[in-house]
Amino acid sequence: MAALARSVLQYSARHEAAASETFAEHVIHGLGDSQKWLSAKYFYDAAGSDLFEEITALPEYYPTRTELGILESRAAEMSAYIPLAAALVEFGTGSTRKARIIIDAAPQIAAYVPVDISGDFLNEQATELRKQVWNIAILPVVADFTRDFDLPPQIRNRPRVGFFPGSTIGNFEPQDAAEFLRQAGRILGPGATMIVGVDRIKDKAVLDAAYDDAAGVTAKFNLNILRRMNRELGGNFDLAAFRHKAFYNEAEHRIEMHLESLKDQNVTVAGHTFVFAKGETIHTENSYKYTVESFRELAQSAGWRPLATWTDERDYFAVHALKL
Ligand code: AVI
Repeated sequence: MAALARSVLQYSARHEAAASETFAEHVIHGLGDSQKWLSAKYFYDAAGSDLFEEITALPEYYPTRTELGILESRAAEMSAYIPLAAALVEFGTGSTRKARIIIDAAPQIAAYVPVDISGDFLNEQATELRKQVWNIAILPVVADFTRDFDLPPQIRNRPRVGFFPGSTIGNFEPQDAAEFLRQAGRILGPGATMIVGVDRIKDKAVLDAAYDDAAGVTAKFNLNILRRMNRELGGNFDLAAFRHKAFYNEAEHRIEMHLESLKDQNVTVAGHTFVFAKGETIHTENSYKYTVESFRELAQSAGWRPLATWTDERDYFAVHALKL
């Protein structure tokens, strides 16, 4: 299932892409900068979403299976932080698989509110879930989860628990991550709880391999953005003239993904011609990594109090519970 195909992530890569910018405007803006860049949200067309699904199953890409392991083994403890008759609000629901683990472990949950920008996909997921879980209200909200949105009136009087798994928060610049948490707090309201999955700082070799796998799936995922520009914006990128480059930047605590030009070349896209020198890159994604402490500090700066943290035995990933 191409979970994210229909779940367009609205996070920023290096800079916030202006909300109103079209893809064409964004490309002209990003490729016109001295360090060429593109927002990672444009990875997720149908092909990119399928490739991301493939990434999550790669032996080197530990985050998805590690987080699932933490949720499965510690959901009963997490349940202790979920109030009676609560509404679980999931920000950016690519798949309901992780929420389902929490719902199954916390029978006190009375409502589930998956929030996603893609209405068709969300409704498909909600219909499927209703067949399996019939004792809670499933109330999908079609909205860009990074912007302000209204919660359904049916949960007005319920305690709220936000859920943001997948370490998607790592794809925000840290100041945008803090702003997202602040806004989630405003949406959920006073007294809310939040459960967030966050990838941890670890050995550089493990991180490098996770974003540059031996089978070349992440390379295909990165290069797919060139194919998308060719198809949607009349571009003439030669995919063989660029290579995937991913590395852990230890000073910035982030994986950087780039597309490196293998030769001097001119490329036309969206009616504009861009000059690439050999070795020049387009910066396509950042994926920030946190220590337990550095994420708690970020959450605190956004008004949240750390309640508990669950990790795996290798200390690769952390699931944090926060309280407003
Ligand atoms: C969606 N996000 C959490 C992934 C990550 O690990 O930052 C995106 C990704 N990029 C390359 N591999 C996976």
